[in-house]
Amino acid sequence: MTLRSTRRTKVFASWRSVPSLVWQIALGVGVVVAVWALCRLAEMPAERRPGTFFLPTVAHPFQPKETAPAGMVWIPGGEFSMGCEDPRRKPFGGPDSMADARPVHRVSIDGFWIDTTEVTNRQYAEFVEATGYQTVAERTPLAADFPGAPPENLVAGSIVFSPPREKVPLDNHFLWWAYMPGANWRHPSGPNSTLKEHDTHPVVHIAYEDAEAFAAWAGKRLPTEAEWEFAARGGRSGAVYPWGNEFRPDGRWMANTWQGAFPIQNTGADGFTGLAPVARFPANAYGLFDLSGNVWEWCSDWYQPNAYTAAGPTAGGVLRNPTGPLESFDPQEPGQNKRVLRGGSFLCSEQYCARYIVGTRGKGEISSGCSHIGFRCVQTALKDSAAP
Ligand SMILES: [Ca+2]
Ligand SMILES: [Ca+2]
Repeated sequence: MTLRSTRRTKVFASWRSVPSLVWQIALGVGVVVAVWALCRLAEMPAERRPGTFFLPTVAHPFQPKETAPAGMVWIPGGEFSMGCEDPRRKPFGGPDSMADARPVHRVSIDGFWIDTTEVTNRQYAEFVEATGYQTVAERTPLAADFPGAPPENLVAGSIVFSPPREKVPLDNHFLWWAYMPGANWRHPSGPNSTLKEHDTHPVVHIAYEDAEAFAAWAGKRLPTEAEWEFAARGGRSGAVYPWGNEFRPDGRWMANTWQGAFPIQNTGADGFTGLAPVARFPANAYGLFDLSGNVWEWCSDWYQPNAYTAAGPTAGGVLRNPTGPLESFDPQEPGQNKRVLRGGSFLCSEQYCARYIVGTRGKGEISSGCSHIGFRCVQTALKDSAAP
């Protein structure tokens, strides 16, 4: 027997001589300490919690030399932590783990201009008047694109929120959405609805190409998902919402979301049962309105649930100006091409879709507008003011 194994035998023998009561006390103390530590951890703000990877946002100090485009503000760019923790234990955190928004990872982006609000009906009307553009929802679907569809079903229209009368299970969204012939951005609730007195409402029933067309006409583009999130966070690393960590600080409503039993009862406690005119709720620290709620906003990245996992790690652990995967893939609907949507809408609530939480991700089939999908644009800065 070697010297080492002899010592191990002696140590083992001494352990066995310790009374079992001592072991039980030690185990009990260990459990108490572990539970206390977990409780303290849960109480900590996200940005101070060890192991969650939310590091401080480091904004570029550069300021653009050009004049601010109308209705836009400068987002300095810089390095930030992108993604979100599992929100299910938080107030208003909802039932979804938001697994597609992890891991939280470090991203660096250049500075850019961004619209302070969602694009409005008035702004979209100016574009259509200038160009004669016809949105996807206004075009008669082609038989070639829908093989086998009866001709009577090939009617221009869009998808409108149509709440049922009775309570329904929340695992089938077809129960509260309906394809409505004649619905489009000019007739957002159906053919008999108009835009009267809705000039400053966000435009809806906008397919991805409709948003891209507007952006190109305006000399702008759609934001990447990273740009959108950097802007939405307003420099608040790891915060749950664009304005901080409380859903209703001092009792104030900070976004147009859903109150009541979804989808049958909308109390409108925040002041709006449907869309709100833009900028009716407080801006975030960068001066941007309605990042959470009101309408979903198109981003230019293709959607994949594992995009964040697939993107890293990189040299130095920081992704620079990420633009997302090269193609779409959603295992829930593999045949559909989807881009990322951000921010949630006036239909979001903690009962069904808590994607007003700033780091969460949504997705939309690119040829479908909806009565809760809109967008805002960004604009790349002149070269000398964008980045080091
Ligand atoms: Ca509301
Ligand atoms: Ca929004």
